[in-house]
Amino acid sequence: GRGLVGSAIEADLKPTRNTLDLMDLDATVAYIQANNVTEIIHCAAKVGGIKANMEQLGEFFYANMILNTNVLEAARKCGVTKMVSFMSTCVFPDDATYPLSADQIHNGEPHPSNYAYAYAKRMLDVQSRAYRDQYGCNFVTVIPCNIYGPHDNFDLENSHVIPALIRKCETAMEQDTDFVIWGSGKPWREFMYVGDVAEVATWVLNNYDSPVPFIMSPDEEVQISTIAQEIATVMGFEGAIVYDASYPDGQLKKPSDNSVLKQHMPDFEFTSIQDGLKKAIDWYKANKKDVRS
Ligand code: GFB
Repeated sequence: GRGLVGSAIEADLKPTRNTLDLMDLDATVAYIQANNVTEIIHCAAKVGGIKANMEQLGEFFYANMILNTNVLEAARKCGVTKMVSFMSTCVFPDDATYPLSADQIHNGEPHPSNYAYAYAKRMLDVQSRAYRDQYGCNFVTVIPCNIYGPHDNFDLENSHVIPALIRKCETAMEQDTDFVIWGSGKPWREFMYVGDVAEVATWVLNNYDSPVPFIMSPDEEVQISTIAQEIATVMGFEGAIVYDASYPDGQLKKPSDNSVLKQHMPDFEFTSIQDGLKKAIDWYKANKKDVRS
């Protein structure tokens, strides 16, 4: 309930890692029973950016496998009527047909940089469908693109690109140094503002009952170099932006098919990347002392 996505979702109950250990099945069952939980948006996960994924393959696999398996099993045992679980566009095979569509999830190896996390997340689709088929559970999954916004993790090494670059840009301004971007700056990503993710996830909880994963992404991809320039502009950085090729680029691109979202929510308006970055930067500046890092 305190992560990037959980913070943006309105819910009656938001367990945190201090109030509920999802790695403990019995504790998870007891918590659901004690609080009469009937519906769950499951956004708990061990996540990180490209570097954390590459360096902690085993930890990312184990943590996500156990906590996902526990959450779905506890929900089944307790008769939870609806569950929405979060996968990620990194679950798709590296060698896929663009745009990425839900029918391609299991067609091949994920990108090597995050294969452990990707396979663990793919199992949410398998477990949700298996529980639907055997037990009749209305468990659905969503596949968001890269998410950013308030309450993100702003760690310099382990976070995702947007929070990392906001903090790096600030440091470059304070220390009068270059603003250093990992990789070539050429990869393309779809970025969705966390408030939009929360709105769509809540809609899915109330309206979408299909075993087919629901992809959440805006229409356009943005290049990492453009993100760096936007952040520099919003923060007023006037120095040099440089690229460090000793760091990995990861996947060159991963555009996803949002036609199902468009069909179900034709009037949905995505927050623009400019507005979203402003909100993320404002939040970071106002909460600098308390940010996760
Ligand atoms: O956000 P990020 O780690 O996510 O990186 P991925 C996106 C791109 O930004 C990569 C570049 O091409 C990075 O090389 N980049 C530039 C940086 N500077 C930085 C920096 O300072 N920090 C970071 N982190 N990146 C993750 C997956 O991949 O995306 C996860 O590993 C998950 O499994 C998540 O799916 C959404 O899109 O590359």
